[in-house]
Amino acid sequence: AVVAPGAVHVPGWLPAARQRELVEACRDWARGPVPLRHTRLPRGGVMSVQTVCVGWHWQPYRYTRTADDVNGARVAGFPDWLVELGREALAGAYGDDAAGRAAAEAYAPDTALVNFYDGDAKMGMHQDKDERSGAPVVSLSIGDTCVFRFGNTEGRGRPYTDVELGSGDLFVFGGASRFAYHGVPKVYPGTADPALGLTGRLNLTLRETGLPG
Ligand code: MD3
Ligand code: FE
Repeated sequence: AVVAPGAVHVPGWLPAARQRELVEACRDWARGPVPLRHTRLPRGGVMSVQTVCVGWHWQPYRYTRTADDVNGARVAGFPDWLVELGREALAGAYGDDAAGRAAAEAYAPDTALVNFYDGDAKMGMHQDKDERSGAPVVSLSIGDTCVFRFGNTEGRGRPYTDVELGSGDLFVFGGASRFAYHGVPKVYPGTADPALGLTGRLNLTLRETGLPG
């Protein structure tokens, strides 16, 4: 479903077996070299969501190679299979025609933010502006269903559209949607398939930072 120009939601895109593989990969990343942590905000707050980064380490408002706000370690490298997953996702959302395939081929994500939502974690309305690239963001949801709020480029308020994101759902944000405000006002605990072996919700976003090598 096209939610707005460039914003495409593909429910159930990732098969269950690949969801389980991704959960395992996230568990590995969460163990280190930089552990899953609640990101500290510049004004002293702490995010309720827990995050681990791959490729580049994100802190508001910058990307670094080492996690100087956590343990100083260098972040895990961005694996080729994740670049490939990003390209498949883009083709899945934008279509397998010539234009969709060209966009997929050109896509070169170099960072992934893995967000973990337990019981009452939420994410306030924000824009993602720390990347020096207008390339699309690929979002994959695994585990509990959430309410995802997709807004406008002017501010945090209305108009916005609420969409439920369930396990395996793909969302791609490109074009005019890349700089829209968005957030996660609610997660429904206990809605994940028990066979996933995950309590809570995981969201992976693949991005191009636009930073050199
Ligand atoms: C629209 N994550 O990591 S995914 C984030 O579910 C973030 O954890 C949410 O917002 C989550 O920054 C929402 C959907 C998403 C991700 C990135 C976007 C939507 C986006 C970037 C630009 C526009
Ligand atoms: Fe975001």
